[in-house]
Amino acid sequence: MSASSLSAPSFRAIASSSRRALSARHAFPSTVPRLAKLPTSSGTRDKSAVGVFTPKAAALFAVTGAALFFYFRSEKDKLQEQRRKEKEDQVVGRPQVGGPFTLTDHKGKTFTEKDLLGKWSLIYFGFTNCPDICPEELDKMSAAVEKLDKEYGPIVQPVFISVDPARDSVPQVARYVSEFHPRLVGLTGDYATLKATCKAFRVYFSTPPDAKASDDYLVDHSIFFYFMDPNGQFVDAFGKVSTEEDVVERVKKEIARWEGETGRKV
Ligand SMILES: [Cu+2]
Repeated sequence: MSASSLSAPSFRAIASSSRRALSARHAFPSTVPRLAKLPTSSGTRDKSAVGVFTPKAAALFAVTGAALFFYFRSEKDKLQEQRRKEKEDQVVGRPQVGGPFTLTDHKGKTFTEKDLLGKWSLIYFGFTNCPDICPEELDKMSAAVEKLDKEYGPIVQPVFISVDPARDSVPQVARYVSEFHPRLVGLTGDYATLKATCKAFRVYFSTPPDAKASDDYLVDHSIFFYFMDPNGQFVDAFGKVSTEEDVVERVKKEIARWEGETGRKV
């Protein structure tokens, strides 16, 4: 059954067109004498043409029509959702930063990129033995999160990811993160896992693969933290030159833009 035969107007159109077809056939020259064909047969045929549209058929039209209506409406919704997502990703020059990872948090639980979905996040890569830069950057990030917490509640998740698998054990990371922010999540893992995670986030680190926990060494590493949106997409990166105010301002601006565009709050 085609969609065009389902609406109420076509219902009538079919009836009248079949009537026209019948009368055309009547007008067509035939070897059968006219009188033999006419009065009764024409009457019964017309009746049978209209008779297809029983209450049962009408109900079927209504049900199919409703089904089509809901089908097209849901397709339209899907399309709109897709357009919205595309628009969200259309931040100029947004680089491909981040991706799937499976690490261990400072409480010993598995933590993946999915645990960050639905929240804004600030992700810093460093090591707990870092004498100066990491503490400074984490202080800055924590202070920014504290300010944002006051304004929005806990919608920005601060994260620390270790680049020193040999020395940054779970208890070591747990002690470290507690010095900065009560909600700071510290993540660690083995060398291969951390190296792969850092690669996904385009972070460089120099820790040798065969380093031992007892070794004394400094880790050369990229210094910035990433700002990710509630869909896990990269928004911006903050380096040493960014101040706490810069971070707060940038995050607030992005939250406003996102809420304005999506009509949703986190
Ligand atoms: Cu450092």
